[in-house]
Amino acid sequence: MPALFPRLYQAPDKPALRFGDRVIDYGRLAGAAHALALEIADAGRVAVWATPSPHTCVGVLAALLAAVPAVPVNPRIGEEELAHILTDSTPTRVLAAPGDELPPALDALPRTDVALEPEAAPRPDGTTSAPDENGPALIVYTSGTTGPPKGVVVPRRAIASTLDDLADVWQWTGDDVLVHALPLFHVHGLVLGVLGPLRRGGTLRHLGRFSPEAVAAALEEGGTMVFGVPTMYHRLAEALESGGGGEDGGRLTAALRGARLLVSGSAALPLHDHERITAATGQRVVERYGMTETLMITSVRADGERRAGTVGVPLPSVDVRLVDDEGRRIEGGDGETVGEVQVRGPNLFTEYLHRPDATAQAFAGGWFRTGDMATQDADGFYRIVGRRATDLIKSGGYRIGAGEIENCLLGHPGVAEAAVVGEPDPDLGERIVAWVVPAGGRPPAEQELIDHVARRLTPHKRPRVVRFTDALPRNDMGKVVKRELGRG
Ligand code: MCA
Ligand code: AMP
Repeated sequence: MPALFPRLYQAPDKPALRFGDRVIDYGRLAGAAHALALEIADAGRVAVWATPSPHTCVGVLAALLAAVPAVPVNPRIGEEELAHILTDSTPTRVLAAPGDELPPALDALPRTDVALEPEAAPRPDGTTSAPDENGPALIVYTSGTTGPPKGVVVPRRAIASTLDDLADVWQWTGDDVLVHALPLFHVHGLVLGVLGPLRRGGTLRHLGRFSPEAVAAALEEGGTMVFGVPTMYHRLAEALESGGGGEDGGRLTAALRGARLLVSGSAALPLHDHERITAATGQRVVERYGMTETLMITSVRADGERRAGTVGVPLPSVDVRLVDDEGRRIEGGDGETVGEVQVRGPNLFTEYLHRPDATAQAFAGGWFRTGDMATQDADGFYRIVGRRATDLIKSGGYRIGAGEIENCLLGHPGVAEAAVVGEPDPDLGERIVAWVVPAGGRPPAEQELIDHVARRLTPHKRPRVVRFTDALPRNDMGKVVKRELGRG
């Protein structure tokens, strides 16, 4: 019996996945994933073309059943970022839905189409050896402050541990129907949003694309929980307000009021949006805090005080400490002293792929250094107040390194110098702003630079604003002083 999915064979007729009108029950899911697992058993690593579709779920599940590490790939990925991920992770096969068109670099790999209706697949007889729970399950690419994204190696035990901790703090069971519209190539949408329901024996209802209307409809039809990034809750708050007492606003209000649990994560949910949702629906959104490298770290408990503006308390299996600039543990929980969040536990990643230097730097005596700055109050609640590095931007819940965008912009012939910063944005949390010194002559058009980044990296990394300047502010060492940008 696969340890990660003990409920896979328990209730064959129960819906496991729903995308639009397409419902896949557990019997079909287990059959499809098991048949695919047998097909890919000899692969070294597999890339999964991670569209928001049941094929992505079956592909990743099959890889986990076969104990073959899966590399989820953003289907909007640009050519440079894709080339980097493929060179770094060297998948030997790509899994994609039949008919999906792949970019040339992926098309060059042997391909297996993910079938949702396979020939009857034999149920595993339990004689195959159990996979190493410390072995790699997923390799998830995520940005650092400089350079191209790093491959975070997530072991099987981290997935099991984080999902069981969340089941405890959210009373998450097989009766839950989870509703979300998150992308399936990051931890939030894939680990929590797909593997979560499958480990519990519950149901995922994926919306394909986020809209308040789609959330309302899915909740009306039996959804019990919603997962989203703050941008999505901001848009729900806006819709609740603009709908007023009207038919659609009333529908969304009633649907959200009826949900068992609304969960926000991946970035800070502004207090104002918390309050607007509570005022309209009576619901208090539960916030949790995590990272690709650590999976989930803290959460507000569903059965505890739903304190807005905090990310709650450490999950049962996770050790959390705050550390000052000298590396000393901050004791006491006075709610004021700010320190770096450091984490220890079974939820941690094992390494950055091919980056022993970066892996070593990320740890201090066995504790993972998150780079997030927080306070802890007397009741143990953590509050995230910022990040150590200003060069990591969170936009729409995506983590984006300023350095990779600057490097990409410098590859454009019209750009002599570039500095990228995150500016506060009511919808995205932070919006990417690029300051550019043109390379003489006429400056390139703003849209041309935006498209340059979108095409090479990925659309969510594109600057939302480009500002041209004659010179970047620099200190005596010649380093750009980003906090002086925009001050005239
Ligand atoms: C726009 N588009 C373009 C361009 N401009 N395409 C090519 N070139 C361009 N120049 C396309 C986009 O691809 C997209 O296509 C559409 O236009 C709109 O894009 P965009 O404006 O970026 O969308 P948005 O409205 O800003 O999206 C908001 C969002 C999104 C839906 C909230 O940011 C999102 O899904 N965020 C989730 C991030 C997430 O899951 N993070 C978790 C990381 P089309 O319209 O066809 O779609 S894991 C994590 O953080 C940890 C573990 C944790 O704690 O969870
Ligand atoms: P990622 O690597 O995309 O997994 O992003 C992880 C980062 O997202 C963390 O280091 C935090 O900075 C941020 N983050 C995640 N959840 C929250 C939250 N609830 N509040 C504030 N920041 C968060």
